[in-house]
Amino acid sequence: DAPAPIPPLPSEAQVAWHQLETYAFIHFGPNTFGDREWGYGDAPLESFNPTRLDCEQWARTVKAAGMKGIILTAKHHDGFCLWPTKQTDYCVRNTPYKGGKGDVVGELAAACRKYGLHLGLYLSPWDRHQAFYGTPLYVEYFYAQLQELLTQYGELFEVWFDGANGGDGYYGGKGGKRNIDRSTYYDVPNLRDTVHKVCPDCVLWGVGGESRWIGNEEGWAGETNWSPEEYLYAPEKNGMYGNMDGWYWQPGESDAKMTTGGWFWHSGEGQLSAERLFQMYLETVGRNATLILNCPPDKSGSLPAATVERLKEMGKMLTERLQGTNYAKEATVTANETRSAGTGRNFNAENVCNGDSATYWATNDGVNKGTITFAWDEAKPIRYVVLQEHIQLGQRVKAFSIETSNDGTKWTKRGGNIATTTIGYKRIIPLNGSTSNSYEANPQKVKYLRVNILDSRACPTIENIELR
Ligand code: FUL
Repeated sequence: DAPAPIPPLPSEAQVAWHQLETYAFIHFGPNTFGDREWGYGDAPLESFNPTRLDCEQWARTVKAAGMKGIILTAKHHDGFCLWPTKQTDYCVRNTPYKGGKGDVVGELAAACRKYGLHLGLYLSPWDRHQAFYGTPLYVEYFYAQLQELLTQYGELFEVWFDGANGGDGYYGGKGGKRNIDRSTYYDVPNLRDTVHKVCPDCVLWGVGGESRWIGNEEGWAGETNWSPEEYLYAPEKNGMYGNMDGWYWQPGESDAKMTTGGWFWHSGEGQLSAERLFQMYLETVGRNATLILNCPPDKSGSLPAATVERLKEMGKMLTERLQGTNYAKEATVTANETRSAGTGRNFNAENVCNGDSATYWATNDGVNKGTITFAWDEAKPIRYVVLQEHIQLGQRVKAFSIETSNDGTKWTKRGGNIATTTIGYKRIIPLNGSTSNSYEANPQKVKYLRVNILDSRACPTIENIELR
């Protein structure tokens, strides 16, 4: 008697990936020392010389920020490898770092294990160092490097294959431009299989992957944001929004910077305010995307003190604002529509606040709308409504609204002009309608709050509602 799933559906690995919600991006390498964003591929090996590289400090900070993992640039476009790869000499083994005995990927993997964080790796397909870039030999080289990363560092939750490609570079001293056919050169279907053969739980990010670029680097997703997507190989077309009729479960990941400079560290750069980072969280995680927030270590190899402070502040804000009292748990919860069920299970409204992600509220087949109402004896100071669909059955909701009342008869629509369309894995609506100024010291108190599902691709299946 459970609702039938409506495709596309997420894989188990994708469900686990959604649940991470936010993780850090770490860009580090010769660019850090050479004040570059896109190294040409000729930076001298001696230039990579961090004297206080401390992956545990990265991990501790990321953890304090409330993030669940770290993705490191194991190799950026300059071709330099942060691990002692067997495939090239252009790597950490031939630098002054730890007298050539260092392995930044290995050190980060150990730190992530210690702090309970998930590890992901960025391996740039474009390589401006290798002379044979652009030939079939390079593709073999790229796959061999990938194999090392997939097998030597434990479970990876995500591999990141950047889309930047071709153009000029050092190319073993030959220089000039190399152009490749992006749609065929890396044999993406084979790449996907290669990753899953070794790491079945790993999500492949990028063109042809299982997570799509959100289409901007500013830290926001569309208010309407479907995980279904139609262009598997051109996610930039619908980046911010996805497509309800798409065949692929290819949810958005939003890559953004917490500093004012580039992806790599540059002297004199600043950090965004914690309030701005919180806004980004609301506009990404709160709009059915994940947030990968870049925080670059400096030349010493550690995160600058100001970065550490800012990330801690962000973590504190997330905890205080979104993990404090959940007023939904104190409410009387009712629904005007509830799915009939046989004995031993139910689809009741209370399921949305019982803390069990296996249970959800649903309506009967053919009933694509319904209202859940929360009522309290005393009015409550609520600022945020957090909604989650049971995505294992597909993303369904097309339109909803939130209303509050103080007498149960006169209702006011809340959330300002925010488009209350999709929900997906997670949607967060600030009741005051502002993502940049969402936290009011003295919010309007409410005695009744209702969530109206107004339209859905099939009967709605709502797993969780939090009122904060
Ligand atoms: C881009 C790259 O070209 C940048 O250098 C950076 O790594 C960013 C996250 O992705 O496409």
